[in-house]
Amino acid sequence: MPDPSTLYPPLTPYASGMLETPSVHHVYWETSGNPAGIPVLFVHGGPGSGTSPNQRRFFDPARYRIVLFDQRGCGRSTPHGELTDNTTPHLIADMEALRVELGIDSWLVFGGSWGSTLTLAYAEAHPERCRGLVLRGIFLCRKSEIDWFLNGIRTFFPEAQRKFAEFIPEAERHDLLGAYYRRLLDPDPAVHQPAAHEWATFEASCSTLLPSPELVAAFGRDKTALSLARIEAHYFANDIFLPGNSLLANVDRVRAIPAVIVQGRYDAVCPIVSADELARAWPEARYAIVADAGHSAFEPGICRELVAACDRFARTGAFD
Ligand code: STX
Repeated sequence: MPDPSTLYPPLTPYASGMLETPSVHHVYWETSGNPAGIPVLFVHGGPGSGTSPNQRRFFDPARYRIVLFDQRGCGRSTPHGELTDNTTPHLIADMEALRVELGIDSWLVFGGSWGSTLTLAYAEAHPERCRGLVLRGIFLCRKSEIDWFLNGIRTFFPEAQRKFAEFIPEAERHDLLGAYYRRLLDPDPAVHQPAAHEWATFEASCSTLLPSPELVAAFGRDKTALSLARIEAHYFANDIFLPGNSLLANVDRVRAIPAVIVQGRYDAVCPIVSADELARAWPEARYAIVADAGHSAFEPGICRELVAACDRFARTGAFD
């Protein structure tokens, strides 16, 4: 999946731990690279996909203190798939608690897809803690974007969307989100696991410009599929627990922060129109359109832009 010519070499964390929350959740975090480097927080997508080791490799390990964390209920965070106290404000609070626990005053925050959503929400709540923002595959998580993801995407991926829809009996098919959410909440693995597999492989199938059987296989595995599908359905069914359009409406709060928006022209999961709207509302942000890429962070052109942006920020503290 990753393009080895643009990413930094694989690296192992020098520290890791579990952030204790006031709730049932324990949140996994890890740090790699240079302990005295510029702190950067990697915010993963989904919600519910968890982090993976290749996500450490966007950042020069000599210049960055690289922080990855698994959002509530996914990856190495526990309990797996748990939806209690799992909302956008809870995740923002975890990011702040983690920042304090690691002794970080402010950091570069880097998020793609749902990670761009959460990064924007975090930055609008705590702008003074962000020294820069890297936003990729912009997802503002509005109703229109969620409807596109579940239905409209058949414009480009009709086979995958048909398979996703036909998993649900015809009588329930008018409300795919509700139908999947009910199954994903069912305590019986014989009910929730096939639904999770269908949801996660559908999403992965639509996430790259060229087919990636590796990505589909990785997200189809039981544990990842369940957290991704269940947590996404939970956030989407609840309008991500934020007032509608608040991310664009509050963009003035973050316009003074150095930022770059990286967007694949042929992103079918998070179509470029959202990045275009964000860039127009935020003229100070650098806007890099990758002409030959889809959604995934590991598309070659996207990788190149992301690594170049973080290299530039390490040298100059800005993206231009
Ligand atoms: N989910 C958007 C998102 O964050 C609607 C996302 N899209 N694809 C992915 O994440 C994976 C590549 C992680 C499956």
